[in-house]
Amino acid sequence: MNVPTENLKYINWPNNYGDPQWFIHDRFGLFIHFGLYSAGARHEWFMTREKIDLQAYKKYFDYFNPDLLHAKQWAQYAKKAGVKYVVITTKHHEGFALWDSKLTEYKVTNTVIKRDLLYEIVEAMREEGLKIGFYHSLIDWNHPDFIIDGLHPLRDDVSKRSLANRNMDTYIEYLKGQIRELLTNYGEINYLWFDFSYSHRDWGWAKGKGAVDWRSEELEKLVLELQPNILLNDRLDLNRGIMTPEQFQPNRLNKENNQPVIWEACQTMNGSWGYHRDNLNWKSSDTLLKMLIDTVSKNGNFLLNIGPNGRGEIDENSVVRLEAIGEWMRLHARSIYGSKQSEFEAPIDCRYTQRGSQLYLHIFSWPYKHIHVKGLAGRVSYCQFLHDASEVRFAEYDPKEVITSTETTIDRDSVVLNLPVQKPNVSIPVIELF
Ligand code: H79
Repeated sequence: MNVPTENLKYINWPNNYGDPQWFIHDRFGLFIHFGLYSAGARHEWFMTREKIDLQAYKKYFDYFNPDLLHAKQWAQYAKKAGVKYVVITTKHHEGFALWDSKLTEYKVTNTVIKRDLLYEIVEAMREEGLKIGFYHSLIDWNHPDFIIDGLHPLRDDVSKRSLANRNMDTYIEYLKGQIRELLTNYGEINYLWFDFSYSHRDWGWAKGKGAVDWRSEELEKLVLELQPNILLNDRLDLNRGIMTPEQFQPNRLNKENNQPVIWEACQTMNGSWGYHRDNLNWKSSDTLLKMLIDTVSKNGNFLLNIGPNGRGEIDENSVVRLEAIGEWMRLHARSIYGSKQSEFEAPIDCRYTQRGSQLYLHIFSWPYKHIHVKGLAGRVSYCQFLHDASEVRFAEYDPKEVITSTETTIDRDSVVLNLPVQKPNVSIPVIELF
């Protein structure tokens, strides 16, 4: 097709970060939240929501036994779903290490399962050719030196809030030590996903934490020393790195002056990141697919989350969705991988992605017989459905032509696609325009 295909410059990408081309190309990743909270099975924040102290939370450590966790199976599900990278929680806010850290006893190798599960997961994902991202929480509700703030489980215990009892520097040394372990002992790590800064919050007796508290500049330097090709997200509060809106689909994510940014929509299947047994908020596979497409149509990546259960299995609700998305991806890969935003404005209820000079029209709601595609007259040479390569015939209306009375409601610069009355048997049909 005759469309512009210039390369983009991203304003949130510093020169000393790794080359983001693989990330921008791959577009679709799998987030995995797995920790002690998976056994609590009521959202990964329940420790702080319910103000549970360490002693009471210890039962989740004592009884943690994911005996059905087969990393190879996780990797196969991921691969079949069509993701190209995986971001796995190494440590969430609860502070539990999913690897054999030498810096704490609060780790997976001290539980009943005894194995370094992170190692198994990383190996299995790599075997499937997937890139590796580590999620790591800056927040730590287990560490005795982490200064209590308004998001901490002990926030109401006034006697414990005293700053004198806690030394944040000691915590940061620990945090750095764990990052050093993770970025030294597990081979090449492609993406580090820190979580998170909240310096704008003020609880009167304590400010939220940001770049100064995390000593973010030092952390960033350490990460780049250990893994020069790594990508970083934006949650160190340094105003750079991959932007990571969570559970929110932005209208567009271009910064000032309409300049493009690298960004990633992080979404759950049901509103919870950790396994949530009694959850009734499951999004349909179609909705999740639309969110993926919508994201790519805005130059973003889509990071879709699963929360395996306390035995280490991916529950049926998640499996059904991964499989449905995978089947669509099998047929529509080339409208996602290597695709980006198009300059053209898509027809109503549709999204465009563009790959080189091919345009992909994703049809979210099936119209009757025709779609009017504005601005494309004279540019299109061939059209087909992507899933079965069947031709889609079209009519063009040249602005110079004399328009007859029956055609007066047609925009003169449009291409009009002739569609079957019945929607083809795929969840989101895509038309490829050459
Ligand atoms: O790991 C996942 C989440 O646990 C973590 N980031 C993703 C990837 C995260 N969740 N929320 N946040 C970060 C931002 C904090 C939101 C809060 Fe709240 C609103 C904290 C207190 C009010 C949500 C509602 C969590 C607790 C209550």
